[in-house]
Amino acid sequence: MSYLQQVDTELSRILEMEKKRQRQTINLIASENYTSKAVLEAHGSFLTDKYAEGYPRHRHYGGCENVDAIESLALERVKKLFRAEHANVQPHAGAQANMAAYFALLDYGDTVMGMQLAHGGHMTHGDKITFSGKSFHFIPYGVNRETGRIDYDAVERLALEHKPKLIVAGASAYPRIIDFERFRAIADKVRAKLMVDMAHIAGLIAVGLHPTPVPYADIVTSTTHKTLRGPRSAFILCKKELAHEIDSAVFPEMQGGPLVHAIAAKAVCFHQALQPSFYEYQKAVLDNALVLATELKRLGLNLLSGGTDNHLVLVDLTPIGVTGKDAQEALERVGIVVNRNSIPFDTRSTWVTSGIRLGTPAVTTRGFRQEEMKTIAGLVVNIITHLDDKGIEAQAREEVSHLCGRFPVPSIE
Ligand code: DSN
Repeated sequence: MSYLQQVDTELSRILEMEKKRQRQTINLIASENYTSKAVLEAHGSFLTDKYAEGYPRHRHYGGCENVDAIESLALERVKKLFRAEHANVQPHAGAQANMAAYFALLDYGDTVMGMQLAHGGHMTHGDKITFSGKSFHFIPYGVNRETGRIDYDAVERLALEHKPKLIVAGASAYPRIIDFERFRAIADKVRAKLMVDMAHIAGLIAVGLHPTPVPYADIVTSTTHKTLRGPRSAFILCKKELAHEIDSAVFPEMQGGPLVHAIAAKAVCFHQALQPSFYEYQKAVLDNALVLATELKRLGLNLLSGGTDNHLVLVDLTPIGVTGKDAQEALERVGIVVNRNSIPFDTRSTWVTSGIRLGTPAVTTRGFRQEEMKTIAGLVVNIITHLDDKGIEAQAREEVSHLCGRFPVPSIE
């Protein structure tokens, strides 16, 4: 019996159920992954007990010598990984990293450009339901209706018209390479700063399988738990000139005490990402996404932009007359976990949506390769084109169970 079981049987029972769910389902959520046991060990450690407001060698508390060493190590590693001039590893999550970047560069009410949510952007890139849209005057840009790709000419026209102080690039549901150099050129034309939120593609960037934004952007924000496969957390990179603005925007402006256990887990994540095997993993993520996209298309589905260059595919369900919500729920009934997702120019609400987003980081960590991706594509298409067919669902559930049995989740005993 585990210690947690002895202390809190109720919570322990729920954890066991979640463990079972993770083991017995295929996770195609593009923003999720299975982190390593080493990351889990650091994250679940006694470091959670330590207060360390401030930065290495400038803390507001005593007893910080080891915490200083941990944070310094994380900083050194993340700067090496992304060839960055300055880093801050204290933001608790992606939304906080973005908030700190805005605080560092903007005054309330300033004009900013960001990719709109339905076109693949993130809520914190200006959506009215978040602090970003409430605090700043966001001008949304998006993708071209025909190509499904970012319309850089339209971005430039909007920038010339609105003269934003900041342009935000980066996305949560965009399957193509982002041209950061072009974004820089547009920003320069209107003397705007450029911020890139690379959360989704950080792992690919770390190994050079997606062009890096670091030389072009004034500030780069990222989470650590997506393709980067670390703990649920975030960090910021910036040019040396902005170091003070970023550090003071994170603490004390936005956050209090850093989560030292999360910083330690990030240090482990960066160490693992610096190893040659991380390239092999990211290459497999891309290969798997390409096979998934090719197979889904071959089986008749419509993919936004016609395919993928990265770790995710976005399926437009409009031609088959299915909503994102119904597709997500049907897939979940057979053990395939995805998220419904708005598509560009969606006519349905963000609760229902006309699309689903599928990603390969988690299944690749689990060991799935091209054959398994083909099987998964077949299952996905069969389920969403036969909603509520109990026979097909039963058969799919069996195949999912068989696949999950062959590929255990590496970090779960
Ligand atoms: N919510 C995340 C995603 O699923 O893409 C982004 O923060």
